[in-house]
Formats: sequence, C-alpha cells, structure tokens
Amino acid sequence: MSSAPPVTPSRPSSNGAVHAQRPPTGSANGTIPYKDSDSNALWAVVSLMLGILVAVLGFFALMMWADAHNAKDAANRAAAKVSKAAAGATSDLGALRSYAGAAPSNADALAAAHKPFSAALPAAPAGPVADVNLTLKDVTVQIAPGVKYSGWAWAGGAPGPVIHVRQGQLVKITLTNKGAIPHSVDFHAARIAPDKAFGDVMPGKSVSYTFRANDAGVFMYHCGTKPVLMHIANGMYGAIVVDPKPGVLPKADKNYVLVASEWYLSSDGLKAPAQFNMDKAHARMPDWMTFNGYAGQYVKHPLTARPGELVRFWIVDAGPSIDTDFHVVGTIFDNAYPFADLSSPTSALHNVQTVTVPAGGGGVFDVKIGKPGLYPFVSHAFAAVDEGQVGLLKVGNVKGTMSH
Ligand SMILES: [Cu+2]
Repeated sequence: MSSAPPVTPSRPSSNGAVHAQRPPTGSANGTIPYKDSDSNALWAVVSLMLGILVAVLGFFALMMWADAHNAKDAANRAAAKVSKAAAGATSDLGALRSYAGAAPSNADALAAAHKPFSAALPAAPAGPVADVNLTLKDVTVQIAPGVKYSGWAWAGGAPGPVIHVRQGQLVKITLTNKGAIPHSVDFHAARIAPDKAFGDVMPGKSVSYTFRANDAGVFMYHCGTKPVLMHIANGMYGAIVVDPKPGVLPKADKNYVLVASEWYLSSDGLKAPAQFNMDKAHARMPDWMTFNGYAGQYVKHPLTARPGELVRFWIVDAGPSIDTDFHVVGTIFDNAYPFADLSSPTSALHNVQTVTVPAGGGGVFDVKIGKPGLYPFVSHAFAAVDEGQVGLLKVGNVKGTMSH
C-alpha cells in the first residue's frame, strides 16, 4: 500500500448565532368607551370589572415575562454550555491528520511474514458448562504491515479469542486483569444485570460470572469501562458464537469468524507504536479498518474453500463506531441472517448482495461458490477497503492474488 495524502475534512461552520425575533410593536389603543350613567351602582360595577380585568391582564403579563425570562435563562445556559464545550475541547477537525496507508518499504514482505489471526471457528466444548478464561493485557499489536499500536487488549492481542458455545450451555467467564488500569467484560450474548456482572476489575484481580447462552447467534464481547470508546478502540473486543439447536442452520463445510474494527492513530506507528487519538475517534476518522485486527491479512493469506462447499461467515462488528456493509465480491449470499438472529430458519434472507452489520452487532452469511477463483470479502463502504477491511476467499486451487 502506498502512503495516502493527509485527509483534511472541511470544517463545519460554527456560526450558530440565533437572532431573537422582536414581536410587532403596533400601538394598542385601548380606550374603553363608556357612557355616563345616572346610576352610581352601575359605575361601581364597571369600575370593579375594569379592576379585575387590569389584574387579570397584569397577571398574564407577569407570566409572559417570567416565561420569556426562563427561556432566556435556558438559552443562556445552553450557549454557555456550548461555548464551554468548544473552549474545553482540543479538537480542530481541520488539523486532524490521517495516517491511512502508511507503510514501510518492505511492507509486502512483512505482510507475507505476518501470521494471520485464525479465522476458523474453534470447536465448542462438550458438556453442559463452557469455561472461558480471558486475560486482559497492555500489548503492542501490529495492525498493518509495519504499523505498531500500543493497545489495551488480550493476552493474544486483538481481537480476543473466538469463543464457541452451544445454545443452552452455561458459560462461565473468568476475567483476569493483567493491565495497568481497571477493565471489565460485557457479553452481548448474556441477559444479565450489567451492574452485577460487567463491573470493573482492578489490576491484578480476577472476576467470574456465569450466564446461560439461551440466544443463538454471533455476539460481541468487549470491555465496558469508561471511556468505552477508548477501551474498545484500543483492542478490547472479541466474538462469541452460540450455535443454534440442530435444524436452524444448514450444515456448513467451512466456518470463518471475522471481527471488524477501526483504529484511530496518534502517529503513523512505523517507528514507535501509535496510540489512541480521541479526536479522530470522535470524528469517526479511522486510519485503519481491519478484519481480525490486521489490515488485509487474508489478502496475503486467503481463507479457503473447495468449489461447491457451503462457507459460513460469522461477522461481528466491534466498531467502536462504524458499521460493516458485508459483501463477497463475485457471489450473492445464499442465506443471510441479519443481526445474527438464528432463532428459526425463517429468520434468513436469501439471495441478497450486501448486508449491514451494525457496530456492536453480528451477522451470519452463507455462500456456496461453484467456480474456482479469488473472491474478495469486504465492507462495501469502500473507504473501509482502502483502510484495510478486505480479505480473499480462495475457492479451489487457484494461483495469484488480486486487488479490489
Ligand atoms: Cu478496558
């Protein structure tokens, strides 16, 4: 990949001045005609009624003034809040620098030497209980050829290990924090009180909790400690596959798990590891986007299938903020289970081209490809491809590679 020019998005105008409209100031000529009367009593009644009218009008005037005053106060408070936020933030969107595509001269050799994250779905444990041990760690990860990133991730880097259980199994999570700050783990596959299970674990400590995997699908897990955006962006995420009961899914010959995510870099990461850049994360301006943590790793090391095999992709979009528009170039999904709803065979769509996997969500996709060839899988939001979210499915014994 070649070096990309810095991206300088245009800065949105902040001229949000609001001009209050004056009400029309037409003169109200409020003279009340009356006729002199012989009756003092009548005059007294009229006077009394006028008095009441004045009092009522006065009351409404007071209410209107109070309303206007409150509105003005609220507006002032809002403006103060906005200007405080603007003054307090360091963001200057015009100055955000992209390190997309940064690469050393030997990037190709590094990509070839990189050991890809195994996308193959591991076997689910037998028995009624699935024991899952997770270790959080501060690690420097490689996110693209020659690009280092100082992450908060797992003992094996980012994403965390692929977890595979069966619907109905009891999942026992043991989380050990070997990082320098508190972390936690939130399982989207669980129906559980988050304040009980997903609490912070102090450095050096472990915590355990269990949940019953009653819902089939593919789910995200992630650190939920504040700021969550930063903990996820630093690599603290992974996927858990919960197999449905037999009969929901057609039998697959190959099962591949891909976790999509974005990386927001403080530097190009070529000499020293890059760190997280909050301004770019808020602007949703990633430098790299990856499947399983490393840009384009399955282009150099394609996933494989034989012609006619049913290949199932289990996709989680870890985000933290950008959706994945999953698509396999050169074919159409025979079955797509949007949002990874595997509750029944009727939750599938058939013969669709691209399906969105939302940040924090999953999707399951089946392809059956008869003709040998190299079939790229991408997020079809194409900036993602340029930033690394692309791989190849090699069907049959074919040679070469391709760029798409
Ligand atoms: Cu964390």
